[in-house]
Amino acid sequence: MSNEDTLELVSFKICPFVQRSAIALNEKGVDYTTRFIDLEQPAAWFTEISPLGKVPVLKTDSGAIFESMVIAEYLDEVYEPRLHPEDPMEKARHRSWIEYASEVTMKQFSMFMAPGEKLFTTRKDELSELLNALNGQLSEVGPMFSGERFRLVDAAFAPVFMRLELLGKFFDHGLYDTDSRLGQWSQAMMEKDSVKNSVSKDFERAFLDYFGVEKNHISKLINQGASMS
Ligand SMILES: N[C@@H](CCC(=O)N[C@@H](CS)C(=O)NCC(=O)O)C(=O)O
Repeated sequence: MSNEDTLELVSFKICPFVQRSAIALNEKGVDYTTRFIDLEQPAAWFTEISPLGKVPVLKTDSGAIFESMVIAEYLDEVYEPRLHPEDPMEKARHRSWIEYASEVTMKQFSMFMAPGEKLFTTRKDELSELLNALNGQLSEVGPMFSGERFRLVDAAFAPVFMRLELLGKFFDHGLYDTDSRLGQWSQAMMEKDSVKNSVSKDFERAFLDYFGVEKNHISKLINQGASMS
């Protein structure tokens, strides 16, 4: 284990889980390269290091690891500044909400992929409930999850909010108000360079190309919004 490691993040451009690892790397100012792969036709080298065929994978000089939060926690042990709280109970609470963030991420994905308006609305309502439950967990002063400092728990949620902010440019999803605590949290995360630089320059285009296809209801909302602007 060394701080001189050569790090390569194996990625898929629009993957929110990869983005968590990229945010952790950026927060720590660690040098790394990103290697994009085709998840539909994974190369043999990738299948060898990712037994479930998923990204992210972090390749280091000492080996490869998978699972976004395992990667983030490994980085947190090796590189400063520490992004998890020191207090064991508070750290465990953050980890609990990171698990929750994974559910939120998957719910958001199922909303993006919903084929018709009815299913889209059901998924959106479910996502709304999940997001609203966060209100009781967020520190009152903020702006981040647990106060002033950006933590790994923020890195786990930031990709969800980046996608909602992007969609908000096209239509009013109504999932939170800008001046609500959730809105303030989202804004604070989006202003961070570590978050901005966690996706490639063509992220928006890649996202719209992937999800904004005819079979997904969301394409209609995006297209309506685009034609009005
Ligand atoms: N629990 C995993 C989830 C990673 C994940 O689902 N990655 C997706 C892309 S966003 C993937 O690689 N999917 C390919 C597949 O399931 O075959 C993590 O946190 O790293």
